[in-house]
Amino acid sequence: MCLSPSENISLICLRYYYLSIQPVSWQSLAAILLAGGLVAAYVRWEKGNKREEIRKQKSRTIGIASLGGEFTLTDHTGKVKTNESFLGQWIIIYFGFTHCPDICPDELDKLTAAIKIVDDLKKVPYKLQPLFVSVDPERDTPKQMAEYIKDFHPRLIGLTGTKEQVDKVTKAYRVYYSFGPKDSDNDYIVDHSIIMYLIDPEGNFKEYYGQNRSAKEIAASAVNHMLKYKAVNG
Ligand SMILES: [Cu+2]
Repeated sequence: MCLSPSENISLICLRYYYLSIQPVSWQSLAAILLAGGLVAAYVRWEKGNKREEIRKQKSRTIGIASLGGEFTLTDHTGKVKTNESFLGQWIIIYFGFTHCPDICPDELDKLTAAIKIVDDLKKVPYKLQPLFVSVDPERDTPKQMAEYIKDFHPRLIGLTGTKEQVDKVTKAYRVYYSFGPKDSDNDYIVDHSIIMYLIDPEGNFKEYYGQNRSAKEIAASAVNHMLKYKAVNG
């Protein structure tokens, strides 16, 4: 009987031993290599995933940190307001213009509805302060803003300014706007981003809402951020 090579030195047995185990050995080697390759591929894939996740996280953080910032504008009563004027309040900022045919009225109606939902919730310890910033300061004087905002939420504050002031705040919020050609009545359309921004009481950007978000969704998201903030800050 042939045992393992170390236990049996007979040449016949040695030959028998290697002949009998070699094919298996090649198969196992192939299996080991294949398994090794698979493990290496998986590790590479995992590493790649982690790197991608870190990259996404970084860009998210940078994106959030740099959104919003300092501004100086004039409200619809003619008073100067800066970003600091709203510290201590949860604000929602929307950019548009009073001559906007339908999108701005629709968005401001939606904003009004969202604020009413938040106001009606007893568990929410804050009020949302809506701000409407004009991207058409030439026509949107404080007086024009005062007239326009009457149709929406009673707390809505209209903000306008010089071209430079508006450019500064739109740049800070990465809001795009572009003037269309003037028609025979000197009327024109301003193409603009349709986004609302939620800012916490410390002036930090928290969330943005595109045109596809409903009043209910905006309210739910804002409440979620408010309750989280309350839990952390008391
Ligand atoms: Cu508009």
